[in-house]
Amino acid sequence: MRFKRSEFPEGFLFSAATSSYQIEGHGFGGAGKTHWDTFAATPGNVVRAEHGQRACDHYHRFEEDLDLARDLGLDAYRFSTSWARVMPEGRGNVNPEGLDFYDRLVDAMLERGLKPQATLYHWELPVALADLGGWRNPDLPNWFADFTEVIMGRIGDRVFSCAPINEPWCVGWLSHFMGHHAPGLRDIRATAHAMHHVLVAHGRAVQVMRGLGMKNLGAVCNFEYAQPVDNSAAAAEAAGLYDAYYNRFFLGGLFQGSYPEEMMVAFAPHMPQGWEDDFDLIQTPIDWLGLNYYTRKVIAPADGAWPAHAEVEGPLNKTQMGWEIYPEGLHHFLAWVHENYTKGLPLYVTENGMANADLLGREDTERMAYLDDHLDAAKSAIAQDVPLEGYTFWSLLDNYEWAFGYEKRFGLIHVDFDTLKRTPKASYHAIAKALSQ
Ligand code: IFM
Repeated sequence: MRFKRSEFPEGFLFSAATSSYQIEGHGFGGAGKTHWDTFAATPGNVVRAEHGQRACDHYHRFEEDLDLARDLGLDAYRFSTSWARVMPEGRGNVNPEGLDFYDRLVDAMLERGLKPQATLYHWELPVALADLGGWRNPDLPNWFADFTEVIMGRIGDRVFSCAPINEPWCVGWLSHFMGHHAPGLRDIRATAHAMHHVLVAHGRAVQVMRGLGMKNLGAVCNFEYAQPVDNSAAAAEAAGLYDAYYNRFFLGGLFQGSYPEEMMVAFAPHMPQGWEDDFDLIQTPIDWLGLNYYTRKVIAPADGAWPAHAEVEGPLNKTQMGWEIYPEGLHHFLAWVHENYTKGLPLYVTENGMANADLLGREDTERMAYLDDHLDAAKSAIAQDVPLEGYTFWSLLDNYEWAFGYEKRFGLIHVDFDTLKRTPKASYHAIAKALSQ
């Protein structure tokens, strides 16, 4: 790798992230069924109908995985807690085994000198709540607040930081407008409700955690650079709309108490009743913002219903996901978010990385170049006084890449999904060296 830890400010946190459904194995420890189990069991949704019942079996192997995280030289580890593991029906009954698991997990991080960076929800909604309309239901934020109280009542005294919801865009738009993630809806009204409720749930959870005396609370959003396909006004407008629902909707709610006007053109008739009154709650102060960044999209105008645009293939090199590699986008978002929204609040890159084909035993040069280029972008933002305080590799382990099943490998550590053997990749060894310098 080109980067060295010593090039970053004193105290800068290097971390790696995973998420519960993607690695733990929801067939273990009394976890309830999630809407990802039913989504995956429906033909056409997930490659080979793969699911997270076993995943990486992190539930039984977390000590080994955290040893590897420690040996990589990380300062922190970003993990998520599964609502369905802690409260198998989403409400009411608490699964003591689930709470014990997260208790042991957090202690195991602390024993290894890793700061626990928690996320409350990384998409494994209990099916009992999906049956009640999931994120479309206005009571969902209250149920989420109850879950927050239960899990953080147990581990909140030891986590370093917590963000309620990973990537609100995926929970809202990707899952309810595009239908690519559970629950697989394609409905504008469902989307407007889900996108608003996810922010209300964020606010409720932050308030609950403040009530528990927790500090260092944030939000984690994902960003994609919207590149107009050409210089036309129509292409600029199409890319602007993509930017609005992807990048500006959630930031607008969290930091400005409003949603982008061009979104409201289509969303206004579909918003939940009384939505304008929720912004005080949504804007409950937070201590930092996390940015997840991977790629850009090239956007062209298209015929059809709003938003009347299409993604077209771009010219840049691509990852195993088919995503263009565009590190300039990371620099753009760090500077733009700081200047326009967070204005001095600490920022973290909470996910960044690339999927690369199964290279066991071979060089992993594309991943190293991707990471070096994005770390350069982070460094140049810091040099321009963006208050960036940490960077997180996605992901520690190869894992369940949602609708793509187990084929797309984002890990610094290879997982053989037959034997579950872990093997550090060349990029893991190169990063360990860079972090020691
Ligand atoms: O694997 C996902 C993760 O769950 C959320 N952020 C993006 C990653 C790569 O697609």
